[in-house]
Amino acid sequence: MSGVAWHYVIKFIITGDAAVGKSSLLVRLTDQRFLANPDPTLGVEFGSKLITIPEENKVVKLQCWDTAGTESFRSITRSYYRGAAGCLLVYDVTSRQSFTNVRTWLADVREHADPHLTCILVGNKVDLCQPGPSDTTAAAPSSLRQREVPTEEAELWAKEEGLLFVEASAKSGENVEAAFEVATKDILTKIQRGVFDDDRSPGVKLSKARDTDLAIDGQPKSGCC
Ligand code: G3D
Ligand code: MG
Repeated sequence: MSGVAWHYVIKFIITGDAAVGKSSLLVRLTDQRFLANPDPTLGVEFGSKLITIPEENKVVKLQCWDTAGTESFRSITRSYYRGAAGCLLVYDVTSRQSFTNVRTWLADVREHADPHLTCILVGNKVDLCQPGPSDTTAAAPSSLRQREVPTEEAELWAKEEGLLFVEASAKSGENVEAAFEVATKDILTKIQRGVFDDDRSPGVKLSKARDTDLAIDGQPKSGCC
């Protein structure tokens, strides 16, 4: 789509164990659909999406790098951490192991990424623990799984580590865009405080257009191409 205007481009990485739903979250964000049988991610995949943050009156282009969660690709995925301003640290609420492992992923991110990076902990697959015949997005009773990570525990750990936190479902779409929005708002605050800037931070790019040329619906106010 040509002629689309934005105030900022912000680079995100999505990381966490294999099979927690990283690629599914990205596809849900960019295409508003759920992949039934996603291919395993080889190295790194890319997706992009324009979102509006009405409170800030800003249009932001998210550039998201979805990384492979397997050990064999770690050296490749680490190289993508460096320029990121935001990170989705994903685990599966039905897998205690994936929650235990987010500690290692966080340590990796902290070692290789910008120290000011905004990180949001995302507990994915909540649909698997949500029964309810009237709710078409919830799991069918036969596919219900036991939750292994209580919300309160993850929330507390996120707080201790200075992370934002949300539970989500790539399958139902619950809180997927919200996860990116919450993290984006935090990054915009950091931009305003001068923590990130156009010259020093490769994960944030400022539009060269004047503010008056941009409308928050993502389209230029005047002119077309
Ligand atoms: P990854 O990119 O982290 O490796 P994928 O994970 O996105 O490839 O997803 C791994 C598996 O989990 C896929 O199922 C996918 O459909 C499923 N999945 C991802 N997100 C959700 C979710 O929110 N809810 C449910 N119920 N399943 C999800 P398969 O069957 O292909 O292994
Ligand atoms: Mg993947």
